[in-house]
Amino acid sequence: MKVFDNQHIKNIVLLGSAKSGKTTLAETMVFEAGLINRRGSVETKNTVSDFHEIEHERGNSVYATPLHTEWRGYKINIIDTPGLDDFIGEIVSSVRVADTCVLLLNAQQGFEVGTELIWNYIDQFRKPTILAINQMDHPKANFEATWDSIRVSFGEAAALMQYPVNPGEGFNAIIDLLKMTMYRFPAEGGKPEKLPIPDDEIERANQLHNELVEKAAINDEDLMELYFEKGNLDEDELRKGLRIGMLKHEMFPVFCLSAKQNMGSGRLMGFIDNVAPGAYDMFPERTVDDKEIECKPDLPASLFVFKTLIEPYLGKLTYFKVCSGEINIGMDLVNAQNGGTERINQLYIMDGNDRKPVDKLVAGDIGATVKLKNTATNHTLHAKDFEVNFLPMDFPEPRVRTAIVADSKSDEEKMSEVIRELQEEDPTLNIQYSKELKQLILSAQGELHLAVTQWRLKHVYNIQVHFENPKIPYRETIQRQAYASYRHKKQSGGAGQFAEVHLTIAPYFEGMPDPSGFNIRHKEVIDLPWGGRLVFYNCIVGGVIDARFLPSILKGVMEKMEEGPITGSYARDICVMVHDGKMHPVDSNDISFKIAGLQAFKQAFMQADPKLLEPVYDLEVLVPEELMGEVMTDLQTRRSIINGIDTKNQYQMIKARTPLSELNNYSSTLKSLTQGRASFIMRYAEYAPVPYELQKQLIAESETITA
Ligand SMILES: Nc1nc2c(ncn2[C@@H]2O[C@H](COP(=O)(O)OP(=O)(O)OP(=O)(O)O)[C@@H](O)[C@H]2O)c(=O)[nH]1
Ligand SMILES: [Mg+2]
Repeated sequence: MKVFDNQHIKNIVLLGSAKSGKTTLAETMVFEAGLINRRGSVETKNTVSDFHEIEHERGNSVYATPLHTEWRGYKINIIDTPGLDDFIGEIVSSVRVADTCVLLLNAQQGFEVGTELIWNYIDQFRKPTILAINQMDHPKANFEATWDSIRVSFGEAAALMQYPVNPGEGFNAIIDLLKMTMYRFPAEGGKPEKLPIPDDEIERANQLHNELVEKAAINDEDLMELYFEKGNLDEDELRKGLRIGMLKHEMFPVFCLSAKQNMGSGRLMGFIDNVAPGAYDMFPERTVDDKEIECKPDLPASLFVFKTLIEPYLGKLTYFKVCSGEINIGMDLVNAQNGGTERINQLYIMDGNDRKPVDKLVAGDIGATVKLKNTATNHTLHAKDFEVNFLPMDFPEPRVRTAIVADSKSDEEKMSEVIRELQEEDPTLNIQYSKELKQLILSAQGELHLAVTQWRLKHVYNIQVHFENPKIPYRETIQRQAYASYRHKKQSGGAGQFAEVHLTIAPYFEGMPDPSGFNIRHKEVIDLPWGGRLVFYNCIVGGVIDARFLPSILKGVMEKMEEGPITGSYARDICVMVHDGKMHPVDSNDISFKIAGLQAFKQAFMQADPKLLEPVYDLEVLVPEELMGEVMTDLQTRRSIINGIDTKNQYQMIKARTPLSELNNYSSTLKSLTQGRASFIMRYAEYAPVPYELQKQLIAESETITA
């Protein structure tokens, strides 16, 4: 395997909405370079990139797959990412290590909601980006509409590099505005003929070329001067201007191609070689303590782990980018997160399923190793005396939840262990046993993400699981003040028990003053582990209850708060004032006061207009205007409150607040309502009152369960 120096390595990530053609383009780029002699296709399930069985079964990419190609003296590392937002974690981690992103647009659809979502991540990381309009050969390809949709989102920052002469069926020619040449492709694609621009295109080509020159010149003062002097820029000057613009994240070159017909990928690779920024000219990597580490081979070694994957028969594969120095076989590196040492016993360049062993990898390159013990995604490994810890990635919150149950009871323990492993490799999954709900709750990015997890458990780990409806973590609270007293008395034989407690409870809200009319001697504010507060006041006058019994009363109250009086859910946001009671000189003890406290609290609670609360979430749904109606109607059937509608480029963003109990299957419903053309995120907002009728029903249900 040829070793490339860091000036000749480019890391690109193929991104774009589902089915825009990323996997097909990756295959074409590898084939064009002669690294494979037969071009696979997604349909025949034999691409380098989509090699996992689940990808064959589903017909789409599920994992981000690193592979590489070589083009005119450069090594181009490619990460082919999935387009579905169920796999957003794969997208985020790939963008993190990209030097240049290639954002594919489908010429039939233009800039889609999926494109917008992915663009937001690229923009967050401020990565140089090429836009590639793919599927130029498709009978429904519409270059003009796609270009218009790009301009809505990017404005003048989009720089048209090429346009198709004959988009749609029979597509075979592109006019290149940098080289001012027409490329005409043979029927089987591949190497094009270079021809002069035909007379009937020359006027349009000149005008677009001038626009490109102006856009390139704007990025640099020297170029601007040159442009004013000469009225034009030569090819190299144009490249320089484009490169500066890309690095500033202010200019986005736009290419045209047909990945399937192998038309235009060579020109794109040439541009990546000659213009697109590589690791060595990207801004330095930042560390958690705000240091900057430049991508230099002569510094001590460091690497950033962007992904791990457990493969059958192989174990844990760790994918990383070398941030500085050289990584050699046999090297010992320190894990910045846990201080442990990891030995690098193998180094690979990955081409899908194919691992090519290498002895070393230099700064800026991407590779993989196996059998690291305690190293996970987001970890940094570094040479012993070179203490660096690179900024970790933030992953989006899960958007769907389900209860997961092993079909066979004997698999339960193994399943929890395995899911924890899966969670480590995919930080967008979350698994928690809920003591409150008595369910193992699995949260993920979408129903497909859940289905893939279920598939992996079955096919890789031999554990059959099924999903059940997850319960809702309701809360209980009160709406008005109420008083109750309780006397606990047991005097049959042996030591007796006696306690009497009088208390008043009232709703708690943040910033409220202490309740008036009570003689407050002591106040305890308890932040409840399940959210909300309990404020406990000792208002005893004249020593009618000894101060030493107050903690027992509190214990009793807390016990009932943990299993609320109306449905057994946690209670929250309550003030308790203990203001009277009685003791017996012999029979009073802790247990008696705990019982009396619990019972008095329960009785007061039932008279204080108890209320059930449910978790509600803030939703942001990104949707094309023409589908707004359907999406809004569906949201309204889910008891949503619509808080606003914003315009985001060519899309509408609906902001709504929706109860969690109404969000079951939202991800798949939205997909089918909009044919996958909408997306959403959700964030926990607050606990809100459950409507009266529903509360009645829930209380009745819980009474049947406990009866
Ligand atoms: N006509 C035409 N079809 C294409 C082109 N590129 C890809 N396709 C087809 O579009 C479909 C999706 O292609 P993929 O390469 O799997 O797309 P992808 O972006 O990798 O899809 P995901 O990974 O699922 O997001 C397949 O049926 C391809 O054959 C193209 O240039 N022209
Ligand atoms: Mg794909």
